[in-house]
Amino acid sequence: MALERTFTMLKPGVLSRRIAGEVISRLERKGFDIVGAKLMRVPRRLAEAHYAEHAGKPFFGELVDYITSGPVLAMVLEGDGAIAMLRSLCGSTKAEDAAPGTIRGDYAMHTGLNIIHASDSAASAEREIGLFFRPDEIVGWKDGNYPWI
Ligand code: D4T
Repeated sequence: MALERTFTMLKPGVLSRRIAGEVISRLERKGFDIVGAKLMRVPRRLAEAHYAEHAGKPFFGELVDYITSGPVLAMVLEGDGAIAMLRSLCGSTKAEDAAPGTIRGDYAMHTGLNIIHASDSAASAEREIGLFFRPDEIVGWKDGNYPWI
């Protein structure tokens, strides 16, 4: 499978619930390499750009309100087939469909507050990484010559 980079974001509430470590731990345990990480408050314009495909839908306002309501942890993850792999680890978008054992299945009761974002395609991953990270903020740590990494 091809090496890919994908974008993920631990949404508002994850830090205040003190579960960021647990969620990151699941990502690491699965095998993703964290190559970008940024704690930030998402500006409204960035939120609207990120969710542009949902503009006009009934839940768009709430979506933007939620994602701008508190700090998020934006990350770039790398791995073989990372885009689809992360989607399956996160579980279904709808809270009631997210299977136990997935991140959403284990930590989220409401679709609108589903705790983690994951890019849904290669095009989305590239677009979203570009929205949140400058190229020099991504650190590919398998580039070196050290045998233990
Ligand atoms: P995100 O973008 O948050 O990773 O979610 P998904 O990629 O899994 O799902 P999405 O783009 O279809 O939805 C974005 C976001 O909107 C919320 N949502 C979605 C909602 O509140 N009501 C809805 O009916 C849908 C479809 C949840 C995730």
